[in-house]
Amino acid sequence: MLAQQQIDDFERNGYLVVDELISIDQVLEPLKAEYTDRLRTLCRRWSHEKRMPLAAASGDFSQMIMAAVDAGIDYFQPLDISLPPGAIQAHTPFHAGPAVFDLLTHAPLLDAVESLIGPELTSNPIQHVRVKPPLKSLMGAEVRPHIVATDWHQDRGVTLEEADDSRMVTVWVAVTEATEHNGCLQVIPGSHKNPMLPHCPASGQLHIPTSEFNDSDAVALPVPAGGAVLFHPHTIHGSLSNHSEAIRWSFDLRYNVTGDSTGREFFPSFIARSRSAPETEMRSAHTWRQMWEDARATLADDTPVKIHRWEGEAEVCA
Ligand SMILES: O=C(O)CCC(=O)C(=O)O
Ligand SMILES: [Fe+2]
Repeated sequence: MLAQQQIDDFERNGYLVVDELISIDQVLEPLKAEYTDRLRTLCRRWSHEKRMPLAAASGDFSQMIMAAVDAGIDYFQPLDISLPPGAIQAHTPFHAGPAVFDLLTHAPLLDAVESLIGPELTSNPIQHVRVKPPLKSLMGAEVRPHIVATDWHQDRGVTLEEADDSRMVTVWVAVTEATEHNGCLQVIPGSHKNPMLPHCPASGQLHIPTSEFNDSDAVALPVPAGGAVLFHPHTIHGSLSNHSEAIRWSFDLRYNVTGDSTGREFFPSFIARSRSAPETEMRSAHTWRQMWEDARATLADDTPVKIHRWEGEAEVCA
C-alpha cells in the first residue's frame, strides 16, 4: 500500500511517481519475452508477405521494431492491448496475452491504486502499449500519441460523458527507463483541481490549447524501468519526444471504482480487486482474452466506435 505521505502528495499534486512498483523478474521480464515472441511471429508473417527481409525476424524486440519502422509497417495495433476506435473488423489484431494480464492484476500495482480510490477496483479497458522509436527514424507524417510525443490532455477527455463522475486512476508503467531525453511523461502539477477543459481534435491527436493553462509549469517525470506514474483523470499531462537512439516502451492502464462507468462500455472491463467479494475477481488470463475476442466479434462491421466527445467546435479550438 502507499504511505500516507504518498497519498497526500497525490492529492496535492494530482500525480505520484513510484520508482519501484512493478516486479522486474515476475512481471516485466515475462512481458518482454511475450512481446518478443508476438513480434517475431508478426515479423515472420511480414517477411513471408515480402514486406520485410526474413533476417529482420531474428533480431531482438527493439531490432524488430526498428525493422518494421524501416519497412514502413504499422506495428502498433497488433501489439496494443485494446481494440482501436473507428471501424473494427473480425480480424482486427490486438494483443491480450497472459503476461499482460499479470501486469493488469499485479498485486503491488493494485495495492497502490487501492490506496487512492479504495478496495473495489475494475480494470478499465482504456489501456495501451506505447513503443516509441527514436523520432529521427520516423517519417514526418506520424502523429499518433502511441508512437510520437503525446499532446497535453486530461484522461477524462478520452472517455465518453457517461464516465465524467467515475472515480479513476491512470497507472503509467515504464518498461524501459523513461527520461527527458527519450520521451518521459510531463505533467502540470496541481492541474487535477481544474474541471475538465476543452479538448481539440487537431493534427491527429486531442489536445488542450495552451490558452487554457500555463504550460511553463510543466514538470518532466523520469521513471526507471519497473517504476510508474499514477495520476488523476483531470491531471493535465503529455509526453516528450524520443530524442534517443533506442525505443521507449511503456504501458498505460486505468482502474475505476467498480460500478462507475468505464467510459468505454463496448470494450470489456473486469473486477481486478474486491475486498468485499474476492470471488468476483477475474483470475483467468484466458477468459480476459476471450472477452476481448467476443467484443471484437460483436463490434465487427458494426457502427465505428467513438471514444470521445470532441468535434472541434469549441471556440478555443479555432
Ligand atoms: O506515454 C505517453 O506518451 C502518454 C501517456 C498518456 O497520455 C497516459 O498514460 O494517459
Ligand atoms: Fe493520457
